[in-house]
Amino acid sequence: MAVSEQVDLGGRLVTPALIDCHTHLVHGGNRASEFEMRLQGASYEQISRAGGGIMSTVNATRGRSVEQLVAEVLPRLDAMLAEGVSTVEIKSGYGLNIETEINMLRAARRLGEIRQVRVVTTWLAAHALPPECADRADDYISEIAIQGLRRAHAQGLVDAVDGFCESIAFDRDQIARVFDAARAMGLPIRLHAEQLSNNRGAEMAARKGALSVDHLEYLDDRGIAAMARAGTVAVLLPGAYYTLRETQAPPVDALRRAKVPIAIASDANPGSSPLTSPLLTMNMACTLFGLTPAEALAGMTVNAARALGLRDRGLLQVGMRGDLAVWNVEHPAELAYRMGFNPLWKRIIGGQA
Ligand code: DI6
Ligand code: FE
Repeated sequence: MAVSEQVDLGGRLVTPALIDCHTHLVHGGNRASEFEMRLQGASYEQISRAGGGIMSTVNATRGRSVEQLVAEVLPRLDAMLAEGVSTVEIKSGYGLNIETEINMLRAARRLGEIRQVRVVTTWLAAHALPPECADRADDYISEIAIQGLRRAHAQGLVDAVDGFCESIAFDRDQIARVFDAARAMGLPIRLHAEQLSNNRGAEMAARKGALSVDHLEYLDDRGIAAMARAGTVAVLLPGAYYTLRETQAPPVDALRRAKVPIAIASDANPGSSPLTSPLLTMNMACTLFGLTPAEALAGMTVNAARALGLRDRGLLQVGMRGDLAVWNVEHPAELAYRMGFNPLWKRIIGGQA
């Protein structure tokens, strides 16, 4: 292979650029007041059942134009890029009506045009049931989650399809209907599952060939076995575990034994994980979940690429995209070790230094 250009990086450490494979970066407003309520003792589920939580962000997102959403997200996205991110996944899920869900994905696509970053979009209309559809969850799934998916996909806005399988969201059968529709359109699927309780969502998603299942604090052996069989990636989200002060950590040892690939991600969202630092995500994955720094780095590079179904990045290898991060550190463990310090020297995107 011809070497087209040589660049002197001064002996610095080079890794694949970081990949944040699970974010809810596009949204209006913030939920600092719920942060204060939780510090007073209210739980995430209580706030959600009282009409706050995801619905409060839905109210702040509906009515925003694509341009307004983009302007609000940019500082959060820039914080990630400044720490070496080259690829970021962004979900819808704060519209819960077709128009706003589509606007969220338009905003996500736009971000990929105005910054040097590959944005992977995910349709997450099955995130919460809006009050106008109360007691009509099955209709919501048909009329909004599936019909909207058809429209968004026809406009080229959807790279993958996600859902929230939880007692405060949708049950397995409802999510399965969305997944069947997605698969019929040729779209890959992913799932938020076993975050607050075990609903056996991971097993269902893996059986349907999910690229990843995410959160997984309450994952059991059957779920792990199904994921191992399907080659489904486990995406761990330590920012949500930290923010909600959860006490049950995901079954990292059992995932390792079963050889399920482990990715980690910020889950950047205004409620359960207001985290836009990939490096702090790596630190938390080590300190809270017991990952090694090498596993944390693999979790934000090669395994994150796999969770997104991208085979052209995440590894330093001939033939891969030249998306690199150059760091002012000597050893990769230093990336996960410090908190609130950014040693990035330079991002190189597509081989362009
Ligand atoms: N799990 C999460 O971590 C986010 N969504 C989900 O299903 C949190 C969403 C929020 O609280 O706004
Ligand atoms: Fe999430």
